[in-house]
Amino acid sequence: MKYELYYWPEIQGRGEYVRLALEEAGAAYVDVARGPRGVATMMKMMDVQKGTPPFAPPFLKAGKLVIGQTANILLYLGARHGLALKTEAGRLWVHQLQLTITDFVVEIHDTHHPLGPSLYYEDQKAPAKKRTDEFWGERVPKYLGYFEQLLAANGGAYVTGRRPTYVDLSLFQIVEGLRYAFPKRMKTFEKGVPGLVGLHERVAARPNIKAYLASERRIPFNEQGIFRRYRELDR
Ligand SMILES: N[C@@H](CCC(=O)N[C@@H](CS)C(=O)NCC(=O)O)C(=O)O
Repeated sequence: MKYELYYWPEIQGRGEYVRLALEEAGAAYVDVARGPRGVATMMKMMDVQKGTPPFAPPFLKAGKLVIGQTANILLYLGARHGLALKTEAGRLWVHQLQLTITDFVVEIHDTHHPLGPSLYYEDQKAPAKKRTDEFWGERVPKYLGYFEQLLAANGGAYVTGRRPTYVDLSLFQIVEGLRYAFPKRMKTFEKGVPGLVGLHERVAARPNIKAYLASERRIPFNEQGIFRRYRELDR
């Protein structure tokens, strides 16, 4: 079976957490919206008239299943491709961690869009500055400190032990994205989270991930995605 991933074609965004899992698994997939008339096809899939239409991208078509919500897609892929823990308690734990990352992703987005997605960044620059200061002062230490402590507590190479799960792939993306968007702040901050820095290196060196990152399938970061580099927010 070839999976069909549906996500906005110009950005990594939330689709990237799914792409990383598909790539690590070596799964066959097509990134539909990046192909001809792909966005129109994606919009049609969200038609609420029938089936289980998703509210927003990303979503994944797997045979007859259409699965929306990033964490839900990863719950599905993790079980099928050995990217999660096997017991019920383990599956829920990994899913719980991913939902925490989901919350963090919203907060990352809100650094440049604190007043919501309808206004341009340029129309909310002052609140964005205030929000970003709070984000780096309180929220990054709290979220990343949590994952750092989990890594230290189990002494493993990855958050849940010796083998990577989709949560580790997502944390790789978080570190990579924060380095892109906030190079100065991150340079200072990451001195305090050596475990996460190590995890990032280990994920980046995994053969399938390494090949993916060097390929054209990996869309470069840009200022339309979740992680945006605005110099004035990175002081
Ligand atoms: N909680 C959802 C959020 C999905 C989401 O916000 N998708 C964005 C792109 S990253 C979108 O296209 N949203 C359209 C909208 O909210 O109107 C997830 O994690 O997948």
